[in-house]
Amino acid sequence: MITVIVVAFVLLIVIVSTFYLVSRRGRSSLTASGSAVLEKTREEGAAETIHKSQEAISELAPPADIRKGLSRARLSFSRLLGTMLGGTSSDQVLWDSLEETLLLSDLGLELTTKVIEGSRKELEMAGTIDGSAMASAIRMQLRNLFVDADRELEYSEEKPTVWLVVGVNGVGKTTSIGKLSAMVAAEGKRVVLAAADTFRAAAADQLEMWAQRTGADIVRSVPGADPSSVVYDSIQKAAARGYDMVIADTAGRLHTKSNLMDELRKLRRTAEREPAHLTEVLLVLDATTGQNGLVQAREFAKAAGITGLILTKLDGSAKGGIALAAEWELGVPIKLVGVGEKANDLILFSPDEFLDALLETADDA
Ligand SMILES: Nc1nc2c(ncn2[C@@H]2O[C@H](COP(=O)(O)OP(=O)(O)OP(=O)(O)O)[C@@H](O)[C@H]2O)c(=O)[nH]1
Ligand SMILES: [Mg+2]
Repeated sequence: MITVIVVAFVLLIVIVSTFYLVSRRGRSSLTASGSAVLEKTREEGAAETIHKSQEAISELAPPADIRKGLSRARLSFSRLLGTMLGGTSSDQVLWDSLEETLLLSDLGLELTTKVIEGSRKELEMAGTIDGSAMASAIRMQLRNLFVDADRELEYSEEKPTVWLVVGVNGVGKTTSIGKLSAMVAAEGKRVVLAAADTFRAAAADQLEMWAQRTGADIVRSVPGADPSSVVYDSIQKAAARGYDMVIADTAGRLHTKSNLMDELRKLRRTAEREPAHLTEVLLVLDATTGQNGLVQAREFAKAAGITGLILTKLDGSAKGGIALAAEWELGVPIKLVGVGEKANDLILFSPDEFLDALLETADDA
């Protein structure tokens, strides 16, 4: 009899401690083998993590300034404007150095010609050619290259909002999603990150790290799994738990290029189906790849039907003109700019702030 009681007691301790350990894991990730009990305990853990991480997020430094991202790109413009306003060079020298500066900033030949011709015409009409008139004519021409569109990130009225993040491999998709997750969590929104980049195992681990840092939940699967099914599971999970939104990471490559575009179209269809409300398809572009990146971007834009751009690594690039070239080329607004690797290094984009920072002379700084 005593033996039976001892065995029952030991069994009870084992069951209680196993249950406790499982519930401590906190993070949820969907696999085919998940049991109902495990899901329940993970849900509680996830809620706890979301709460804790939001406290950490509220302690984040304020978002970086666009000037941080443009420190390299500003140098050449600042030198040019300094010469212009100094009024010591001839007009032809100034137009030549403007052409060189715009080309080096990766604006591209077509737009560089457009800006110079437009500025010249404007100055002829005004009948002035002093340095400050020239500087403001150039600014106006550059401003006109930005598309006239709403740059706010869009949420649906009904939950869950879905944002798809697409782009070539290595451009900064996962990092941008981490930063976005921090941004929306700071607004009190509850997020599930969908690890739909199933091309390589490390992709989901990288996203999981961001989920932990920003208090988001995550849905992941095994390498090689169908990306659309991960997005589908994420939407179901968000709907079941009342999360505000799903942000989906996607692969920048598959084994063949045409499959990737088909996959993007399929992902989009999944993200549009009830109960999901797809409001953003954000194409990530790496500012350091300049004009070359735009060629591939065009294909992505066509397949996924993009609503906005995220221009990353502006901090590592001296080529600010790529922002204007990208908008002009793709016809959609830049909504966000990445200026570093930290969670708060993502800035909501404003063309005027961008041009203010880019065209600031050394005296203004
Ligand atoms: N300096 C700087 N580095 C960045 C920025 N955004 C991303 N990175 C870095 O760029 C590298 C690639 O970023 P990922 O987020 O992994 O890019 P990805 O598009 O998800 O790449 P794949 O998953 O391979 O397709 C990482 O080392 C990031 O830290 C940025 O705005 N500035
Ligand atoms: Mg990635």
